[in-house]
Amino acid sequence: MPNRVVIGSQWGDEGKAKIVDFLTLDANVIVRFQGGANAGHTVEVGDKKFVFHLIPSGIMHENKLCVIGNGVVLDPIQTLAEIEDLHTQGIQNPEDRLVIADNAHVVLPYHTALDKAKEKKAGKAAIGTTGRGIGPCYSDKVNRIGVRVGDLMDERELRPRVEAMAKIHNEEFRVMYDVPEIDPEKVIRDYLELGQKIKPFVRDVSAVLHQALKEGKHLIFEGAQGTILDVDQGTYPYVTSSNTVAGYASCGAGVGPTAIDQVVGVVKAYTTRVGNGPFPTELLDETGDNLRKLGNEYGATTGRNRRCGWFDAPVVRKAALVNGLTHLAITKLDVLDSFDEIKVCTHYECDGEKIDIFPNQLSKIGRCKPVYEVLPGWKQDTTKCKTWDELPENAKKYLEEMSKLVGVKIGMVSIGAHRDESIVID
Ligand code: 2SA
Ligand code: MG
Repeated sequence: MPNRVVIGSQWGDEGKAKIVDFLTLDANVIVRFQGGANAGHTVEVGDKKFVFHLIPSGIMHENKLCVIGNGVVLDPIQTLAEIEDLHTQGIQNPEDRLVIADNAHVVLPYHTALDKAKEKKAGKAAIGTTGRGIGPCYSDKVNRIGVRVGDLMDERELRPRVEAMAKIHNEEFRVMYDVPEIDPEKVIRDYLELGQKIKPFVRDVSAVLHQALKEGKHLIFEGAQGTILDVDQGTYPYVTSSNTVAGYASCGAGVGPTAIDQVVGVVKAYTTRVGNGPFPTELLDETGDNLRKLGNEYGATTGRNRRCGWFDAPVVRKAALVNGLTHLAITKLDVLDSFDEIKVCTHYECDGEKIDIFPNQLSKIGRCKPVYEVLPGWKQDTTKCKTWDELPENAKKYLEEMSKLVGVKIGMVSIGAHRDESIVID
C-alpha cells in the first residue's frame, strides 16, 4: 500500500472525507497537515452521520492512528468538543488513537473575533471566510507572535507569548477593527486549563510519523479545502490562509517528501465554491439551483449555499500540475444522473487567446470566457453500480472525457455518500 496524499482539486467540498474514509480501510495512520476548523468533513457510516472539523475522520476506525500535524491551526475548544461528541456517539477510546503536534499553532478567541470583524469591515470586498479565526491565526504564526500547542502546557512558555501578543493586539488591531481588548491573564488562565485537557494527545508528531514509517505503516495525508483556495496557487486574495496543495503534506506533518508515493486529487463531477471570488463556470440560473439541490450543496461548517457550476478543466489541470496528481477520485457523479445534457469547460478564451490552465491573476480570470463541450446525459441511476462496466455508457464517456482533458487517470469514482457507493478502477 502506498503512502498517499488526498487533496481537493477545486474549491473544497469535493468529497475528500468520503475518499479518505474509503482509502483508510487499507491505511494505518491518517494525518491532517493544514487548515483548521474551517474544514467540514461529513462521513456517513451505516445510519450515522458524523461531521468533523479538526479531528481526521479516520478516528471512527478502530486501530488507526489519527494525527493533527504542525501545519494545522488548532482550536482546543473545538477539538475537545469533537472528542466529547465521539464519546456520545459511542466511538470507543478516541484518546488512544489521536495525536496532536506540539508545534501546531493555537486558534485563540481573539483570532475568531478578528476574523469576523475584518470581514465585516471589508464589506463588499469580504473574502467570505468561515469565521473560524484561520487567517488571523496563520498571520500571527508567520508574524512570529503566535501561541503553539506545546506552550499551553508550560506557563513559562505561554506567559511571555500571550503578553507580547496581547500588547500588539490591544495597541493595533483593537483600534483598527473595534474588537474587544485582550486580558492576557484570562487567556493564560483559560488556555493553561485547556492545555491540561489536551495534554494526553500532545506529542512530537514528526517523531511519531518517522517511527510509523520505519515500521512500514501506511499513511494517508488528508487535505482540507482545495487547490484553488491555496494561499499561493489559488484565486488570491480569495483564498484560505494555508497551503492546501499536496507538497504541504510534507511541511505540515514534519516528514520528507520522499515519504509520499501517490497524490490523489479529489474532483467533483461538477464545480462548487463557497465564499467570494472568481468562478468562471458558475451557473446563476435554474441549472445551478438544480445542482445545489440535487448535490445538497450547503457548507458543512457554515451551512452557506455553495455556488454551483459545470466541470472546469482548466481548474483541474492546474491542480494536476501544482499537486503532481497521480490519480483522480471523481465524486458525486450520481448528482448528474437526471440531466439531459452535461456541459464541460474544455478551456477558456481570453483576449483572443486559448487558455488551458487556470490563470493566477484575478483580472485575467475575470476576462476568461469558458468554452464548453456538450455531452449527452445518461438518465439512469448510477448509485447501484459496483464496477466500471456497470456504469451507463454515457457516464463512462463523461468520466473518460474528464480524465483525458486533465491528463490524469481515474483511480476511483464515487456515486453516493456511503462507503460502499464507490467504484475502484486503479
Ligand atoms: P477561511 O475561513 O479563512 O479559510 O476562508 C477563506 C476562504 O476559504 C474558503 N473555505 C472553504 N471553502 C470550502 N469548504 C470549506 N470548508 C467548509 C466545508 C465550508 C463551509 O468543508 O464545508 O462549511 O462553509 C472551506 N473553508 C474555507 C472560504 O469559503 C473562503 O472563501
Ligand atoms: Mg468540506
